[in-house]
Amino acid sequence: MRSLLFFGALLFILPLTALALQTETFGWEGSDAVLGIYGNGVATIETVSPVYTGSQSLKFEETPLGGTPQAFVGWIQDLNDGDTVAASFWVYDDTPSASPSGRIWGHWNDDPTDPTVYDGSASGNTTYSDGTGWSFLEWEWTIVDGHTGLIIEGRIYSSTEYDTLWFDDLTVIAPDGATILFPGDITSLERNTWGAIKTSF
Ligand SMILES: [Ca+2]
Ligand SMILES: [Ca+2]
Repeated sequence: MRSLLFFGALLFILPLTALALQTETFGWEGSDAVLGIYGNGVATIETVSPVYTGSQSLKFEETPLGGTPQAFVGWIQDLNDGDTVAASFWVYDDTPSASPSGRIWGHWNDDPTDPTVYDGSASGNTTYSDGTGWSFLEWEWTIVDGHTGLIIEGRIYSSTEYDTLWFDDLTVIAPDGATILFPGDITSLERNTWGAIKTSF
């Protein structure tokens, strides 16, 4: 009887779990490049090449050289402790074992409307783009410490001004109750430095 009950419970739970996720994708096919930027990154829409899918991608260039520029490409809100969020994108890097290279990373932003708010690092995948052209980077975050918002970053690690990477085909998998924002869903804001933030208030 007990095992029957257990089996019945499994049948009930598994389909709910399977249905409890949503998947959204973003391919930079419109006019909006990012939700925000941290550091010396310049984000524009690439319309020629390299493009992974469709006819456009995100071009992310470092100028002037300094720090690790971050392109804010996704913002997942309305999260709860224990939720998981997975994100992936393709990065174009044609410099194997040399700069520039890209990473997928994340930070918490629990503010409902301001994409420049920083509530701490959420870490990410330490693997770099491999430099053989388009490479796939992904990571899964588990929500902790009462955070409600996660920003997905495309990072560029460069050694020369004007080093450039391209990003395409962002995919986010999040719980059904979460809100997934992509470039264009809110007004983009820049947070170049903490000094710039302070002077703006
Ligand atoms: Ca595209
Ligand atoms: Ca590289």
